[in-house]
Amino acid sequence: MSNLPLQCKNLKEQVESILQLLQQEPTLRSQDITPVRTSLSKAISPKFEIVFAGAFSAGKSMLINALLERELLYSAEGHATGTECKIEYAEVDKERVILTFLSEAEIREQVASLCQQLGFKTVPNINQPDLINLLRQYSEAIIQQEGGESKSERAKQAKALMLLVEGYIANRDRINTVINATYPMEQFNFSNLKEAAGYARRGSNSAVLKRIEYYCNHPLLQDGNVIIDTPGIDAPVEKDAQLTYAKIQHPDTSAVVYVLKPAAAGDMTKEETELLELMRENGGVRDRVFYIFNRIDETWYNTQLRQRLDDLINGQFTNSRKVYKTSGLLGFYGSQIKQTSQQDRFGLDSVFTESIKGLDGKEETPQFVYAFNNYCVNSGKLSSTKFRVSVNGYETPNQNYVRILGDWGNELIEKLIQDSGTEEFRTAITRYLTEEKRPQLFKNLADDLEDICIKLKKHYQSVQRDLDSQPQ
Ligand SMILES: Nc1nc2c(ncn2[C@@H]2O[C@H](COP(=O)(O)OP(=O)(O)OP(=O)(O)O)[C@@H](O)[C@H]2O)c(=O)[nH]1
Ligand SMILES: [Mg+2]
Repeated sequence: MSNLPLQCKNLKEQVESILQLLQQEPTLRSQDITPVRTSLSKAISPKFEIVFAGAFSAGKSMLINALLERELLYSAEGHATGTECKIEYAEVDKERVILTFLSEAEIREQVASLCQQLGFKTVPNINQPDLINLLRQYSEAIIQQEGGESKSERAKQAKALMLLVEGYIANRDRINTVINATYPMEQFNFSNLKEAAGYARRGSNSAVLKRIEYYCNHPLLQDGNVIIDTPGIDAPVEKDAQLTYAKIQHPDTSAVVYVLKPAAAGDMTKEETELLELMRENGGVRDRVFYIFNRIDETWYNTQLRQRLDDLINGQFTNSRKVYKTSGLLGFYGSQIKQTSQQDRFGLDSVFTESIKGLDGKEETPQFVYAFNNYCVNSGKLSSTKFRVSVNGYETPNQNYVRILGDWGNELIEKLIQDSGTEEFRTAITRYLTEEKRPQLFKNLADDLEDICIKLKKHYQSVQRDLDSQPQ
Protein backbone atom coordinates (compact mmCIF):
# COMPACT_ATOMS: atom_id res chain seq x y z
CA MET A 1 0.00 0.00 0.00
CA SER A 2 3.04 2.18 0.31
CA ASN A 3 2.69 2.79 -3.43
CA LEU A 4 -0.75 4.39 -3.21
CA PRO A 5 -0.91 7.92 -4.64
CA LEU A 6 -1.50 10.58 -1.99
CA GLN A 7 -5.09 11.32 -2.99
CA CYS A 8 -5.93 7.62 -2.57
CA LYS A 9 -4.78 7.41 1.05
CA ASN A 10 -8.33 7.09 2.35
CA LEU A 11 -9.59 5.22 -0.64
CA LYS A 12 -11.47 2.64 1.39
CA GLU A 13 -13.33 5.28 3.44
CA GLN A 14 -14.13 7.31 0.34
CA VAL A 15 -15.54 4.35 -1.55
CA GLU A 16 -17.47 3.21 1.52
CA SER A 17 -19.10 6.63 1.79
CA ILE A 18 -20.31 6.41 -1.81
CA LEU A 19 -21.69 2.94 -1.15
CA GLN A 20 -23.45 4.30 1.93
CA LEU A 21 -25.17 6.97 -0.15
CA LEU A 22 -26.42 4.18 -2.34
CA GLN A 23 -27.72 2.26 0.66
CA GLN A 24 -29.70 5.31 1.80
CA GLU A 25 -31.79 5.36 -1.37
CA PRO A 26 -34.42 2.61 -1.36
CA THR A 27 -34.67 2.64 -5.17
CA LEU A 28 -30.91 2.13 -5.59
CA ARG A 29 -30.32 -0.35 -2.80
CA SER A 30 -30.72 -3.38 -5.03
CA GLN A 31 -27.74 -2.33 -7.16
CA ASP A 32 -25.09 -5.06 -7.20
CA ILE A 33 -22.01 -3.70 -5.47
CA THR A 34 -19.92 -6.89 -5.57
CA PRO A 35 -17.75 -5.65 -8.49
CA VAL A 36 -16.94 -2.42 -6.63
CA ARG A 37 -16.09 -4.31 -3.46
CA THR A 38 -13.84 -6.68 -5.40
CA SER A 39 -12.03 -3.96 -7.30
CA LEU A 40 -11.64 -1.90 -4.12
CA SER A 41 -10.03 -4.78 -2.29
CA LYS A 42 -7.68 -5.39 -5.23
CA ALA A 43 -6.71 -1.71 -5.43
CA ILE A 44 -5.81 -1.43 -1.75
CA SER A 45 -4.43 -4.91 -1.17
CA PRO A 46 -0.71 -4.99 -0.40
CA LYS A 47 -0.47 -8.41 -2.12
CA PHE A 48 -1.03 -9.37 -5.74
CA GLU A 49 -1.26 -13.13 -6.25
CA ILE A 50 -0.32 -14.54 -9.63
CA VAL A 51 -1.37 -18.16 -9.90
CA PHE A 52 0.35 -20.53 -12.34
CA ALA A 53 -2.13 -23.23 -13.29
CA GLY A 54 -2.63 -25.86 -15.95
CA ALA A 55 -2.40 -29.51 -16.84
CA PHE A 56 0.11 -31.67 -15.05
CA SER A 57 3.55 -31.77 -16.63
CA ALA A 58 2.69 -28.70 -18.75
CA GLY A 59 5.84 -27.15 -17.31
CA LYS A 60 4.46 -24.71 -14.72
CA SER A 61 7.22 -25.20 -12.18
CA MET A 62 9.94 -25.07 -14.83
CA LEU A 63 8.46 -21.87 -16.29
CA ILE A 64 8.53 -20.20 -12.86
CA ASN A 65 12.17 -21.25 -12.54
CA ALA A 66 12.81 -19.78 -16.00
CA LEU A 67 11.03 -16.57 -15.06
CA LEU A 68 13.07 -16.13 -11.89
CA GLU A 69 16.19 -17.51 -13.61
CA ARG A 70 16.99 -19.90 -10.80
CA GLU A 71 16.25 -23.47 -9.85
CA LEU A 72 13.73 -22.95 -7.12
CA LEU A 73 10.81 -25.28 -7.62
CA TYR A 74 10.92 -29.01 -8.08
CA SER A 75 10.22 -29.91 -11.69
CA ALA A 76 10.18 -33.44 -13.11
CA GLU A 77 8.35 -35.88 -15.28
CA GLY A 78 5.20 -37.34 -13.74
CA HIS A 79 3.17 -35.71 -10.96
CA ALA A 80 5.77 -33.37 -9.48
CA THR A 81 4.02 -30.61 -7.54
CA GLY A 82 1.66 -31.82 -4.81
CA THR A 83 1.18 -28.72 -2.69
CA GLU A 84 0.53 -25.05 -3.13
CA CYS A 85 3.89 -23.23 -3.31
CA LYS A 86 3.99 -19.50 -2.63
CA ILE A 87 6.93 -17.35 -3.62
CA GLU A 88 7.21 -13.93 -2.00
CA TYR A 89 9.82 -11.21 -1.93
CA ALA A 90 12.71 -11.15 0.54
CA GLU A 91 15.87 -9.08 0.92
CA VAL A 92 19.04 -10.89 -0.20
CA ASP A 93 20.10 -11.97 3.27
CA LYS A 94 16.58 -12.91 4.36
CA GLU A 95 15.83 -15.67 1.85
CA ARG A 96 14.09 -18.63 3.49
CA VAL A 97 11.48 -21.35 3.17
CA ILE A 98 8.67 -22.09 5.59
CA LEU A 99 6.97 -25.45 5.62
CA THR A 100 3.49 -25.90 7.07
CA PHE A 101 2.31 -29.40 7.91
CA LEU A 102 -1.17 -30.84 8.08
CA SER A 103 -2.34 -31.57 11.62
CA GLU A 104 -2.72 -35.13 12.84
CA ALA A 105 -6.47 -34.59 12.89
CA GLU A 106 -6.46 -33.60 9.21
CA ILE A 107 -4.32 -36.60 8.34
CA ARG A 108 -6.65 -38.95 10.24
CA GLU A 109 -9.57 -37.47 8.37
CA GLN A 110 -7.88 -38.09 5.02
CA VAL A 111 -6.88 -41.62 6.02
CA ALA A 112 -10.46 -42.34 7.09
CA SER A 113 -11.88 -40.99 3.85
CA LEU A 114 -9.45 -42.99 1.70
CA CYS A 115 -10.06 -46.19 3.73
CA GLN A 116 -13.77 -45.72 3.24
CA GLN A 117 -13.39 -45.21 -0.50
CA LEU A 118 -11.26 -48.32 -0.69
CA GLY A 119 -13.92 -50.28 1.19
CA PHE A 120 -11.91 -51.12 4.30
CA LYS A 121 -14.14 -52.25 7.15
CA THR A 122 -12.25 -50.46 9.91
CA VAL A 123 -10.20 -47.33 9.91
CA PRO A 124 -6.85 -48.00 11.57
CA ASN A 125 -5.35 -45.83 14.25
CA ILE A 126 -2.39 -44.20 12.56
CA ASN A 127 -0.40 -44.33 15.78
CA GLN A 128 -0.36 -48.13 16.01
CA PRO A 129 2.69 -49.43 14.15
CA ASP A 130 1.20 -52.89 13.45
CA LEU A 131 -1.87 -51.49 11.81
CA ILE A 132 0.17 -49.08 9.81
CA ASN A 133 2.16 -51.93 8.34
CA LEU A 134 -1.00 -53.77 7.54
CA LEU A 135 -2.37 -50.69 5.81
CA ARG A 136 0.76 -50.44 3.72
CA GLN A 137 0.50 -54.07 2.68
CA TYR A 138 -3.16 -53.67 1.73
CA SER A 139 -2.40 -50.62 -0.37
CA GLU A 140 0.47 -52.35 -2.10
CA ALA A 141 -1.71 -55.36 -2.83
CA ILE A 142 -4.39 -53.13 -4.38
CA ILE A 143 -1.86 -51.36 -6.58
CA GLN A 144 -0.55 -54.73 -7.77
CA GLN A 145 -4.07 -55.97 -8.41
CA GLU A 146 -4.91 -52.93 -10.50
CA GLY A 147 -1.71 -53.30 -12.49
CA GLY A 148 0.07 -50.09 -11.46
CA GLU A 149 -0.30 -46.99 -9.30
CA SER A 150 -2.05 -44.85 -11.86
CA LYS A 151 -3.98 -47.56 -13.67
CA SER A 152 -7.33 -46.92 -11.97
CA GLU A 153 -9.07 -44.65 -9.47
CA ARG A 154 -8.73 -47.40 -6.90
CA ALA A 155 -5.00 -47.75 -7.46
CA LYS A 156 -4.55 -43.99 -7.18
CA GLN A 157 -6.43 -43.96 -3.89
CA ALA A 158 -4.30 -46.80 -2.57
CA LYS A 159 -1.16 -44.94 -3.63
CA ALA A 160 -2.38 -41.76 -1.96
CA LEU A 161 -3.08 -43.71 1.24
CA MET A 162 0.39 -45.21 1.18
CA LEU A 163 2.09 -41.84 0.69
CA LEU A 164 0.01 -40.29 3.44
CA VAL A 165 0.93 -43.02 5.91
CA GLU A 166 4.60 -42.94 4.94
CA GLY A 167 4.68 -39.15 5.16
CA TYR A 168 3.09 -39.30 8.58
CA ILE A 169 5.62 -41.81 9.87
CA ALA A 170 8.58 -39.93 8.43
CA ASN A 171 7.46 -36.58 9.84
CA ARG A 172 5.63 -37.69 12.97
CA ASP A 173 7.68 -35.60 15.39
CA ARG A 174 6.96 -32.46 13.35
CA ILE A 175 3.22 -32.98 13.11
CA ASN A 176 0.98 -31.50 15.77
CA THR A 177 -2.26 -33.11 16.95
CA VAL A 178 -4.58 -30.25 16.11
CA ILE A 179 -2.72 -27.24 14.78
CA ASN A 180 -0.80 -26.80 11.52
CA ALA A 181 2.81 -26.81 12.66
CA THR A 182 5.14 -24.43 10.85
CA TYR A 183 8.93 -24.75 10.52
CA PRO A 184 11.64 -22.60 9.00
CA MET A 185 14.04 -24.48 6.72
CA GLU A 186 16.95 -24.27 9.20
CA GLN A 187 15.21 -26.90 11.28
CA PHE A 188 15.61 -29.33 8.43
CA ASN A 189 19.25 -28.41 7.87
CA PHE A 190 18.52 -27.18 4.37
CA SER A 191 21.17 -24.73 3.31
CA ASN A 192 19.27 -23.25 0.37
CA LEU A 193 15.83 -22.93 -1.14
CA LYS A 194 16.46 -25.67 -3.70
CA GLU A 195 17.09 -28.32 -1.06
CA ALA A 196 13.83 -27.40 0.60
CA ALA A 197 12.04 -27.70 -2.75
CA GLY A 198 13.50 -31.17 -3.23
CA TYR A 199 12.23 -32.26 0.16
CA ALA A 200 8.74 -30.97 -0.58
CA ARG A 201 8.32 -32.52 -4.04
CA ARG A 202 5.32 -34.73 -4.70
CA GLY A 203 5.66 -37.87 -2.64
CA SER A 204 5.29 -38.85 0.99
CA ASN A 205 6.53 -35.53 2.40
CA SER A 206 4.26 -33.43 0.24
CA ALA A 207 1.33 -35.68 1.20
CA VAL A 208 1.53 -34.32 4.75
CA LEU A 209 2.44 -30.75 3.84
CA LYS A 210 -0.24 -28.11 3.70
CA ARG A 211 1.77 -25.25 2.28
CA ILE A 212 5.28 -24.20 1.27
CA GLU A 213 6.30 -20.57 1.34
CA TYR A 214 9.48 -19.39 -0.33
CA TYR A 215 10.90 -15.94 0.42
CA CYS A 216 13.14 -15.11 -2.47
CA ASN A 217 15.09 -12.11 -3.68
CA HIS A 218 13.88 -11.13 -7.13
CA PRO A 219 12.77 -7.72 -8.48
CA LEU A 220 9.66 -9.28 -10.03
CA LEU A 221 8.37 -10.08 -6.55
CA GLN A 222 8.64 -6.51 -5.27
CA ASP A 223 5.53 -4.42 -4.72
CA GLY A 224 3.66 -7.32 -3.12
CA ASN A 225 3.74 -9.67 -6.10
CA VAL A 226 3.31 -13.28 -5.02
CA ILE A 227 3.87 -16.16 -7.44
CA ILE A 228 1.91 -19.32 -6.72
CA ASP A 229 2.68 -22.72 -8.21
CA THR A 230 -0.08 -25.31 -8.13
CA PRO A 231 -0.46 -29.03 -8.85
CA GLY A 232 -1.78 -29.99 -12.30
CA ILE A 233 -5.56 -29.90 -12.75
CA ASP A 234 -5.53 -33.48 -14.01
CA ALA A 235 -3.06 -34.66 -11.38
CA PRO A 236 -3.43 -38.35 -10.57
CA VAL A 237 -4.09 -37.40 -6.94
CA GLU A 238 -7.60 -35.94 -6.83
CA LYS A 239 -7.00 -33.89 -3.67
CA ASP A 240 -4.05 -32.11 -5.32
CA ALA A 241 -6.06 -31.22 -8.41
CA GLN A 242 -8.93 -29.89 -6.26
CA LEU A 243 -6.51 -27.52 -4.59
CA THR A 244 -5.84 -25.86 -7.93
CA TYR A 245 -9.52 -25.51 -8.83
CA ALA A 246 -10.13 -23.90 -5.43
CA LYS A 247 -7.24 -21.50 -5.92
CA ILE A 248 -8.47 -20.40 -9.36
CA GLN A 249 -11.84 -19.47 -7.86
CA HIS A 250 -10.40 -17.81 -4.78
CA PRO A 251 -10.98 -14.04 -4.35
CA ASP A 252 -7.30 -13.48 -3.44
CA THR A 253 -6.22 -14.64 -6.90
CA SER A 254 -5.51 -11.51 -8.94
CA ALA A 255 -3.92 -12.84 -12.11
CA VAL A 256 -3.45 -16.21 -13.75
CA VAL A 257 -0.62 -17.54 -15.84
CA TYR A 258 -2.38 -20.32 -17.64
CA VAL A 259 0.24 -22.81 -18.80
CA LEU A 260 -1.30 -24.80 -21.63
CA LYS A 261 -0.14 -28.07 -23.07
CA PRO A 262 -1.58 -28.28 -26.63
CA ALA A 263 1.88 -27.62 -28.10
CA ALA A 264 2.72 -31.10 -26.85
CA ALA A 265 -0.70 -32.71 -26.91
CA GLY A 266 -2.30 -31.27 -30.05
CA ASP A 267 -5.47 -30.04 -28.43
CA MET A 268 -6.98 -28.66 -25.24
CA THR A 269 -8.29 -31.26 -22.83
CA LYS A 270 -11.70 -31.16 -21.17
CA GLU A 271 -10.04 -30.12 -17.91
CA GLU A 272 -8.15 -27.30 -19.60
CA THR A 273 -11.36 -25.91 -21.08
CA GLU A 274 -13.15 -26.16 -17.74
CA LEU A 275 -10.37 -24.30 -16.00
CA LEU A 276 -10.58 -21.58 -18.62
CA GLU A 277 -14.24 -21.05 -17.84
CA LEU A 278 -13.66 -21.03 -14.09
CA MET A 279 -10.98 -18.36 -14.26
CA ARG A 280 -13.17 -16.22 -16.49
CA GLU A 281 -15.89 -16.37 -13.83
CA ASN A 282 -13.59 -15.12 -11.08
CA GLY A 283 -14.31 -11.38 -10.68
CA GLY A 284 -10.93 -10.93 -8.99
CA VAL A 285 -9.07 -11.99 -12.14
CA ARG A 286 -10.88 -10.13 -14.95
CA ASP A 287 -8.67 -9.96 -18.05
CA ARG A 288 -5.49 -10.51 -16.07
CA VAL A 289 -4.72 -13.85 -17.70
CA PHE A 290 -1.51 -14.74 -19.49
CA TYR A 291 -1.97 -17.66 -21.88
CA ILE A 292 1.26 -19.59 -22.25
CA PHE A 293 1.56 -22.34 -24.80
CA ASN A 294 4.53 -24.10 -23.29
CA ARG A 295 6.64 -26.99 -24.63
CA ILE A 296 6.67 -25.11 -27.93
CA ASP A 297 9.91 -26.90 -28.87
CA GLU A 298 7.86 -30.02 -29.53
CA THR A 299 6.09 -28.27 -32.40
CA TRP A 300 9.42 -27.54 -34.09
CA TYR A 301 9.84 -31.22 -34.87
CA ASN A 302 6.26 -32.00 -35.79
CA THR A 303 4.46 -30.13 -38.57
CA GLN A 304 1.10 -31.52 -37.59
CA LEU A 305 1.41 -30.35 -33.98
CA ARG A 306 2.50 -26.93 -35.22
CA GLN A 307 -0.50 -26.64 -37.51
CA ARG A 308 -2.94 -27.71 -34.84
CA LEU A 309 -1.51 -25.23 -32.37
CA ASP A 310 -1.73 -22.38 -34.88
CA ASP A 311 -5.33 -23.29 -35.64
CA LEU A 312 -6.19 -23.35 -31.95
CA ILE A 313 -4.57 -19.99 -31.25
CA ASN A 314 -6.10 -18.34 -34.34
CA GLY A 315 -9.49 -19.82 -33.55
CA GLN A 316 -9.96 -19.55 -29.79
CA PHE A 317 -7.39 -17.02 -28.70
CA THR A 318 -7.53 -14.32 -31.39
CA ASN A 319 -9.08 -11.86 -28.95
CA SER A 320 -6.70 -12.57 -26.11
CA ARG A 321 -3.94 -10.03 -25.95
CA LYS A 322 -1.56 -11.92 -23.73
CA VAL A 323 -0.67 -15.07 -25.65
CA TYR A 324 2.88 -16.43 -25.52
CA LYS A 325 4.67 -19.48 -26.85
CA THR A 326 7.50 -20.73 -24.70
CA SER A 327 9.90 -23.52 -24.03
CA GLY A 328 10.50 -23.34 -20.30
CA LEU A 329 13.03 -26.12 -20.60
CA LEU A 330 15.30 -24.35 -23.12
CA GLY A 331 14.74 -20.92 -21.58
CA PHE A 332 15.53 -22.02 -18.06
CA TYR A 333 18.65 -24.06 -18.80
CA GLY A 334 19.75 -21.51 -21.38
CA SER A 335 19.82 -18.90 -18.63
CA GLN A 336 21.71 -21.31 -16.36
CA ILE A 337 24.46 -22.24 -18.83
CA LYS A 338 25.08 -18.62 -19.74
CA GLN A 339 27.30 -18.47 -16.69
CA THR A 340 29.26 -21.63 -17.56
CA SER A 341 32.31 -22.21 -19.78
CA GLN A 342 34.50 -24.84 -21.40
CA GLN A 343 36.03 -25.40 -17.98
CA ASP A 344 32.94 -26.99 -16.45
CA ARG A 345 31.97 -28.38 -19.86
CA PHE A 346 29.16 -25.82 -20.20
CA GLY A 347 27.38 -26.99 -17.10
CA LEU A 348 27.87 -30.76 -17.35
CA ASP A 349 30.17 -30.48 -14.34
CA SER A 350 28.15 -27.84 -12.49
CA VAL A 351 24.47 -27.34 -13.36
CA PHE A 352 24.03 -30.96 -14.45
CA THR A 353 26.32 -32.84 -12.04
CA GLU A 354 23.39 -34.71 -10.53
CA SER A 355 21.75 -35.63 -13.83
CA ILE A 356 24.89 -37.00 -15.53
CA LYS A 357 25.63 -39.35 -12.65
CA GLY A 358 24.95 -42.80 -14.09
CA LEU A 359 25.21 -46.27 -12.71
CA ASP A 360 28.56 -48.06 -13.18
CA GLY A 361 30.36 -44.74 -13.73
CA LYS A 362 28.93 -44.18 -17.23
CA GLU A 363 27.83 -40.63 -17.92
CA GLU A 364 24.13 -40.01 -18.55
CA THR A 365 22.75 -37.41 -20.96
CA PRO A 366 20.70 -34.66 -19.30
CA GLN A 367 17.24 -33.96 -20.77
CA PHE A 368 18.44 -30.47 -21.73
CA VAL A 369 21.42 -31.77 -23.72
CA TYR A 370 19.14 -33.92 -25.89
CA ALA A 371 16.85 -30.93 -26.35
CA PHE A 372 19.78 -28.64 -27.16
CA ASN A 373 21.33 -30.94 -29.78
CA ASN A 374 17.94 -31.46 -31.31
CA TYR A 375 17.38 -27.70 -31.42
CA CYS A 376 20.70 -27.19 -33.18
CA VAL A 377 20.14 -29.59 -36.05
CA ASN A 378 16.42 -30.42 -36.37
CA SER A 379 14.43 -27.36 -35.36
CA GLY A 380 15.21 -25.31 -38.45
CA LYS A 381 15.88 -22.37 -36.12
CA LEU A 382 19.53 -22.13 -37.15
CA SER A 383 19.11 -22.83 -40.87
CA SER A 384 19.39 -19.28 -42.15
CA THR A 385 21.82 -18.06 -39.52
CA LYS A 386 25.58 -17.94 -39.35
CA PHE A 387 25.65 -20.89 -36.95
CA ARG A 388 26.97 -23.90 -38.85
CA VAL A 389 26.36 -26.78 -36.53
CA SER A 390 26.42 -30.54 -36.87
CA VAL A 391 25.78 -33.40 -34.51
CA ASN A 392 28.18 -36.27 -35.11
CA GLY A 393 27.21 -39.90 -34.74
CA TYR A 394 30.64 -40.92 -33.51
CA GLU A 395 30.43 -38.58 -30.52
CA THR A 396 28.19 -38.98 -27.47
CA PRO A 397 25.39 -36.41 -27.05
CA ASN A 398 27.37 -34.79 -24.24
CA GLN A 399 30.50 -34.54 -26.43
CA ASN A 400 28.49 -32.99 -29.26
CA TYR A 401 27.02 -30.51 -26.83
CA VAL A 402 30.39 -29.42 -25.45
CA ARG A 403 31.93 -29.16 -28.94
CA ILE A 404 29.08 -27.08 -30.35
CA LEU A 405 29.12 -24.67 -27.44
CA GLY A 406 32.92 -24.56 -27.59
CA ASP A 407 32.57 -23.37 -31.22
CA TRP A 408 29.74 -20.90 -30.81
CA GLY A 409 29.55 -20.09 -27.09
CA ASN A 410 27.36 -17.35 -25.74
CA GLU A 411 26.04 -16.13 -29.07
CA LEU A 412 24.35 -19.45 -29.66
CA ILE A 413 23.01 -19.55 -26.11
CA GLU A 414 21.51 -16.10 -26.63
CA LYS A 415 19.83 -17.29 -29.82
CA LEU A 416 18.49 -20.36 -28.00
CA ILE A 417 17.05 -18.23 -25.20
CA GLN A 418 15.47 -15.91 -27.72
CA ASP A 419 13.83 -18.82 -29.55
CA SER A 420 12.60 -20.26 -26.24
CA GLY A 421 10.24 -17.30 -25.90
CA THR A 422 10.77 -17.14 -22.14
CA GLU A 423 12.50 -13.77 -22.33
CA GLU A 424 9.59 -12.26 -24.23
CA PHE A 425 7.22 -13.60 -21.59
CA ARG A 426 9.43 -12.31 -18.78
CA THR A 427 9.62 -8.85 -20.35
CA ALA A 428 5.84 -8.74 -20.80
CA ILE A 429 4.94 -9.89 -17.29
CA THR A 430 7.60 -7.63 -15.77
CA ARG A 431 6.21 -4.65 -17.65
CA TYR A 432 2.73 -5.60 -16.57
CA LEU A 433 3.62 -6.00 -12.91
CA THR A 434 5.81 -2.94 -12.62
CA GLU A 435 4.07 -0.43 -14.90
CA GLU A 436 0.56 -1.47 -15.81
CA LYS A 437 -0.77 -3.32 -12.78
CA ARG A 438 -1.36 -0.46 -10.31
CA PRO A 439 -2.91 2.00 -12.77
CA GLN A 440 -5.12 -0.77 -14.11
CA LEU A 441 -6.39 -1.75 -10.65
CA PHE A 442 -7.34 1.88 -10.00
CA LYS A 443 -8.96 2.18 -13.39
CA ASN A 444 -11.06 -0.93 -12.73
CA LEU A 445 -12.26 0.59 -9.49
CA ALA A 446 -12.98 3.92 -11.15
CA ASP A 447 -14.97 2.20 -13.92
CA ASP A 448 -17.00 0.20 -11.42
CA LEU A 449 -17.65 3.31 -9.34
CA GLU A 450 -18.61 5.38 -12.37
CA ASP A 451 -21.65 3.25 -12.94
CA ILE A 452 -22.83 3.79 -9.37
CA CYS A 453 -22.03 7.50 -9.37
CA ILE A 454 -24.02 8.05 -12.57
CA LYS A 455 -27.01 6.34 -11.00
CA LEU A 456 -26.68 8.44 -7.86
CA LYS A 457 -26.34 11.63 -9.89
CA LYS A 458 -29.42 10.86 -11.97
CA HIS A 459 -31.34 10.06 -8.83
CA TYR A 460 -30.37 13.33 -7.11
CA GLN A 461 -31.12 15.29 -10.26
CA SER A 462 -34.61 13.87 -10.46
CA VAL A 463 -35.15 14.60 -6.76
CA GLN A 464 -34.00 18.15 -7.37
CA ARG A 465 -36.31 18.54 -10.38
CA ASP A 466 -39.18 17.32 -8.25
CA LEU A 467 -38.38 19.81 -5.54
CA ASP A 468 -37.98 22.64 -8.06
CA SER A 469 -41.34 21.95 -9.59
CA GLN A 470 -43.07 22.29 -6.24
CA PRO A 471 -44.32 25.68 -4.98
CA GLN A 472 -41.58 27.50 -3.07
N1 LIG B 1 10.30 -30.42 -24.15
C1 LIG B 1 9.97 -29.66 -23.13
N2 LIG B 1 9.89 -30.19 -21.91
C2 LIG B 1 9.54 -29.40 -20.87
C3 LIG B 1 9.28 -28.02 -21.05
N3 LIG B 1 8.97 -27.47 -19.85
C4 LIG B 1 9.04 -28.48 -18.96
N4 LIG B 1 9.41 -29.63 -19.56
C5 LIG B 1 9.58 -30.95 -18.93
O1 LIG B 1 8.30 -31.44 -18.57
C6 LIG B 1 8.37 -32.12 -17.32
C7 LIG B 1 7.37 -31.49 -16.36
O2 LIG B 1 7.80 -30.20 -16.00
P1 LIG B 1 7.25 -29.50 -14.66
O3 LIG B 1 7.86 -28.13 -14.59
O4 LIG B 1 7.48 -30.38 -13.49
O5 LIG B 1 5.72 -29.42 -15.01
P2 LIG B 1 4.49 -29.01 -14.04
O6 LIG B 1 3.47 -28.40 -14.90
O7 LIG B 1 5.00 -28.21 -12.89
O8 LIG B 1 4.02 -30.46 -13.55
P3 LIG B 1 3.18 -30.85 -12.21
O9 LIG B 1 3.76 -30.11 -11.08
O10 LIG B 1 3.37 -32.32 -12.10
O11 LIG B 1 1.76 -30.48 -12.47
C8 LIG B 1 9.82 -32.03 -16.86
O12 LIG B 1 10.47 -33.22 -17.21
C9 LIG B 1 10.37 -30.86 -17.63
O13 LIG B 1 11.74 -30.97 -17.86
C10 LIG B 1 9.38 -27.47 -22.37
O14 LIG B 1 9.17 -26.30 -22.62
N5 LIG B 1 9.74 -28.35 -23.36
MG1 LIG C 1 4.90 -28.48 -10.90
